[in-house]
Amino acid sequence: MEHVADLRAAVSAAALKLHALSDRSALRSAPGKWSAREIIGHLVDSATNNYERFIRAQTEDHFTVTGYSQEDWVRIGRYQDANWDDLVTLWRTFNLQIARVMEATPEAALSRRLTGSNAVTLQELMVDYVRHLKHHLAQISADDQTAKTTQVADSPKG
Ligand code: NI
Repeated sequence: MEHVADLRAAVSAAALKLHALSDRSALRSAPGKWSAREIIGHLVDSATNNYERFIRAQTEDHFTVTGYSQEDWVRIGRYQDANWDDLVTLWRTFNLQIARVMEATPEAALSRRLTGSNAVTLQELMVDYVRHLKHHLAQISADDQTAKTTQVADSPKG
């Protein structure tokens, strides 16, 4: 259950930093790259799809994990136009709900093997969900550092 504590810690540590990004959340580190808004949007999509997996894997005997077209979800979700504070709150509170489901998942369900492209146990799917979330949070931090460095380099002298 280490991944549940890990999820809660990652989400609460990130929430304040994310809100502080404010308008910088719409910036792209390079053309064609996701902005922080789109990355958090992608994490909302990941939460949406995985929440369903975490529940259905407990209610169906042979649950098959299917993928989703991530770029399309981000585009159709229109996260770039979203209110940033609302989006961060959606992401944070959705993940608190996911943590509540994770911590109550019985051992027998956790060791259940799933089929499909992700032929892992439910436990491994949950661990991977948290790893993926942390990977993208690190990406947002790295992009913001790049943006700040670039701004300093571009600012006129004197
Ligand atoms: Ni991703």
